[in-house]
Amino acid sequence: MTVKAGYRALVLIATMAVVFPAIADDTTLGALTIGDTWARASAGPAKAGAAYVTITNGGAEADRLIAAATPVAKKAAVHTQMMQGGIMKMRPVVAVEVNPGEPTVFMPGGLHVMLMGLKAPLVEGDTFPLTLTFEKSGAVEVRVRVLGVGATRHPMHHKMGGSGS
Ligand SMILES: [Cu+2]
Repeated sequence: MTVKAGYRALVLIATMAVVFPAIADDTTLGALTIGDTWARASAGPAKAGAAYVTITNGGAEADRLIAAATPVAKKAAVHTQMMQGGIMKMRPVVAVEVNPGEPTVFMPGGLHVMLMGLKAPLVEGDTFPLTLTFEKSGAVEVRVRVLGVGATRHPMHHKMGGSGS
């Protein structure tokens, strides 16, 4: 009896491994895969935050991210960030191209989903829903994991480029 139950549990785990082959946070929408979804915990009573995602397009056609929304903030909008005359500046992005073969990576210092008017501070360890709307693929809800205040990227993120300073 117990042996049989244990065997069943093993079969269940094996089945789950097939259904969720990569990162547990990955969400698929047609040809698109959205993963590495994270946000930084709020430092104090901050009213603004940012969420980061990595979008991979496994299809043949390009798509565009055109909107973002979340119940944890009054407004969510895609921003980009760049150095301009020695000053870090943010500006809204109307649409983000999601092209086949090259992951679109949101990260601190670059593309981010700006969360404006946070209803409550983002607490490390929590998750919250974020709805992303694509021009062709439609809308999908992903879960964003809140990491520590000093987090700079998702822990599952693949190593890219140099190791920094
Ligand atoms: Cu911003």
